[in-house]
Amino acid sequence: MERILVIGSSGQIGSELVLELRKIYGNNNVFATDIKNPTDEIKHGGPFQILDVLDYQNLLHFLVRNKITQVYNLAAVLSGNAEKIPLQAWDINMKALMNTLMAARQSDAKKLFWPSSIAVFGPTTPRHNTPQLTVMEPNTVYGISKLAGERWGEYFFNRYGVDFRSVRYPGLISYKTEPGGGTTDYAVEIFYEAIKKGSYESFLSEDTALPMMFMDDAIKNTIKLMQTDADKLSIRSSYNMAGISFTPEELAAEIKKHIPEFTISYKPDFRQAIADSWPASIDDSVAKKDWGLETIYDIQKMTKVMLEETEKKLKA
Ligand code: AKB
Repeated sequence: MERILVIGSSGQIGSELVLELRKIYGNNNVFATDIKNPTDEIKHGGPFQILDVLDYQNLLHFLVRNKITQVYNLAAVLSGNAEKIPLQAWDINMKALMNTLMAARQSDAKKLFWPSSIAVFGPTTPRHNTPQLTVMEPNTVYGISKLAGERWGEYFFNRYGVDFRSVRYPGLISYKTEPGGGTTDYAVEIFYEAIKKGSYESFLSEDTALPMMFMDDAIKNTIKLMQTDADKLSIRSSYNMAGISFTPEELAAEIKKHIPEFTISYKPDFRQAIADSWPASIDDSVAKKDWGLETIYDIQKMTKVMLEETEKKLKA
């Protein structure tokens, strides 16, 4: 029987992942932890505890005491915020990962999911249809920490048998919990502003194409990767995961189909340079071949659901 720990259960990914995992593995077998309080649904639907992943002894005790077999470690400082506090962000991102790798080695929680990102690529990487294996010279704090993390994950797999699994997430779009401090966050903010104000000022320029994915697709594929037989996985650093690619202008045009009076303006800030260093689209054929990555949301379907659900949420 699997006993699962989700670290970062109050964040954008964690708050949806916990609910999906509880449906599959049973409420009492999925432990949610964070340094912040979660949604009521998570708090009352199964075990939740405040836990700081940076406290190694506590983490290890938690794993042993609760007989945890799998960990999803989602704790991270995202790209935009990391540029404001570079050394702190590096410390937090790396220590959170190293603690879970070490704890996995020292306990029965041998299966570990850790999210990487399209941020591992840099300005010298081929920008279109970026291959799984290619030049990687990230020039952001977040990207450097994600690339270093991938290397450590693979190292712990080869050296200590930790069953490390990872995907390079594109920008994730969801309506349940808002992201914070990322470069792709505009693609969520835009829906809130479209509904509240009928306009949005984008911090990325109109023609900045980035890979994105609707959260349902991201969660389903993350769990799918974790459920795949170990011998099918040829990549133990991190898998490219593509989804859909679009620019702020294309997303605004899609929103306009539902809200004709919607307007967008552009005022690029420091996040423009980050976005310019990332791929515009990604080749995820290796993930498709190894473990059957599949997505169902295109920009039309995603926009419709985002507008409907964000509106319901704002009204409530
Ligand atoms: C960010 O924008 O920092 C994240 C990411 C692409 O990893 N959403």
